Amino acid sequence: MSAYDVIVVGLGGMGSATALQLASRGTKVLGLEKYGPAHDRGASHGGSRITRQSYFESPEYVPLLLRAYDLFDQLATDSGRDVITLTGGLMIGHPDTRTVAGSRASAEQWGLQHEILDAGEIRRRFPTLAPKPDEIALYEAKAGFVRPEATVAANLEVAAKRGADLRFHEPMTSWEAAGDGVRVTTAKGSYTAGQLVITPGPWAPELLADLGVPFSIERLVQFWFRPRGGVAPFQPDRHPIYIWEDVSGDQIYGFPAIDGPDGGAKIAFFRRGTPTTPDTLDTEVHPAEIAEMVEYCGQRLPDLPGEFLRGEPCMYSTTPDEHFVISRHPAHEAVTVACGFSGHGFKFVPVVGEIVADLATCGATVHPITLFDPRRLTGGKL
Ligand code: PYC
Repeated sequence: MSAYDVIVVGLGGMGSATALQLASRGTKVLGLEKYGPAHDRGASHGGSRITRQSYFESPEYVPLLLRAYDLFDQLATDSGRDVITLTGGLMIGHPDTRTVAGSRASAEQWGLQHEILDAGEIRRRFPTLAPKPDEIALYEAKAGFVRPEATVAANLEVAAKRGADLRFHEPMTSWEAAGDGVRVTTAKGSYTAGQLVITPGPWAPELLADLGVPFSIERLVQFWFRPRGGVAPFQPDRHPIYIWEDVSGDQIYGFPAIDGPDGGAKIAFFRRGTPTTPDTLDTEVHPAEIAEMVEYCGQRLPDLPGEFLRGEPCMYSTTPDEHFVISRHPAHEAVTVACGFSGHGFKFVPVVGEIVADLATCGATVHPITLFDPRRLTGGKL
């Protein structure tokens, strides 16, 4: 007889949401985490993540986003924490860029409310932004940001209240099939369960080597600047989140000043990572990196790079096609995996928790997840 119904390994965004979903359904769940609650060593920190619905990566994500919005609201109610804020959002670039054309395609396919703004209208409505004359934007009022640390803390608090057994500073050292389920070993003990969920974040290459997916773990830097002239024009009630693509395909993304006058406004490159591992991550932010962002950002938001306040590296676990991996493990019926979120996963946290809980308890989900099958990336090996 298994001691637990499900063991969840990794209590970052995805694992904490899975533990919450399972506990809410009355499932006997053990959560194991290598570090403390809502830590900054993985991929669930940095104060903010974009949320949006007109999804340029693929319209297939839209139904999941609609559900994630509802579940973020539910989490805010259940936890009393501020986890999601809608500020409006701009997807900016030449009309043919993936950021603009892809967002527009998703919005049109799903009938999502949006406006298309030309460069003059962008400047008039959002004077901090200086688009080129041939750039346009899709504006979506329902875009905004979610707070990663508050979300993880909320998931863990509500999960614990609903009966989840959550253990921190206790990494899994190994697991094996045992009877109809699994046995998980840590430095502190050995636990059995009917099902194992692995939500490894940037530890995916280490914990899921047998999955055969070629993950790239990348280091990217988040920058906070105090705008020249003060934060007033960057307040969240008047400044949208934005993703801005240039002609070479590079993207930056940024936020309003969400943490008051001293917090500054965050901005980062979307996909310009350098290879790393979680255990060798360079946590220093180098002068050349700051100078590169000051130069790039200054051409688009001239007042933002007033004073550099701080920088913080984060990690992406990127798959070759930048789509997620969410599935029962193709080689292990008792294991479910959720990983490879490729730098755009956090906005999906609560719905991923729902999907993974479905897979772990029923082997199937009503949510559309065909796009996330790992076998698309393993050359048919599993
Ligand atoms: O998740 O929307 C996103 C995002 C944009 C840039 C980095 N992440």
